[in-house]
Amino acid sequence: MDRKKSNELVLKEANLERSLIKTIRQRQLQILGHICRRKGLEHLAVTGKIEGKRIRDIDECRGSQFYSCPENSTCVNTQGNYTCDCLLGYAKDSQNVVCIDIDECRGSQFYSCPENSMCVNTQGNYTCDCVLGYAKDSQNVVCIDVDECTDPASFSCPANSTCANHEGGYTCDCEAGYVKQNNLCVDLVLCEGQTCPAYSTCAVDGDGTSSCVCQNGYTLQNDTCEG
Ligand SMILES: [Ca+2]
Ligand SMILES: [Ca+2]
Repeated sequence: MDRKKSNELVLKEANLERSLIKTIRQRQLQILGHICRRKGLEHLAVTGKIEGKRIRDIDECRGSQFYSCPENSTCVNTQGNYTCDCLLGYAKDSQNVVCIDIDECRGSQFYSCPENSMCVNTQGNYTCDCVLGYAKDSQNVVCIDVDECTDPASFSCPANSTCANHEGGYTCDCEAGYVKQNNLCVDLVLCEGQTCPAYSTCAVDGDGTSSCVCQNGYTLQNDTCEG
């Protein structure tokens, strides 16, 4: 009888002790949480694991359930929290909330483009595109002159002229016996001896004859070119 009663008493006391320990631990956690919150470590108080008397930081970035970062940013773990740092080529907007593309081409400190190329902004980066008359070399690094004269589709020259390549472009040089007038190569013989009024030049017409053509900005009035 006494022995049975004694067992019940022992059990009762043990349960009481467990309950007491549980209460004490809960109270400890509450105090710990309070301290963490006061030190600005709310997140740690919620997700941190207690190891003895120390609090171990949770690496939120290892589990997508712990963090939420906007587009074009990456999670960076910190002690007791995490930050969302913008990816390379992006920066926080004026509200310091989302990461927006940096227009590198707007500031020479952001980009470096080789000679004969220009900066073109892209999402998260920029490219250096060759200016007109140039194309990337075989290594796709620097911009070198295009020899337009080697490709008929790349140049347009009038009759009686030949294409001549130059750095960054090309010219149409008149063949022997022809001279350049109004971007056409006219026959020296046909215009030879022909007198043209002021502000006009001799030009060979399509039918093989010659005539006087007023210069740009002048019109023919009473056989004279007037501006
Ligand atoms: Ca950019
Ligand atoms: Ca060229």
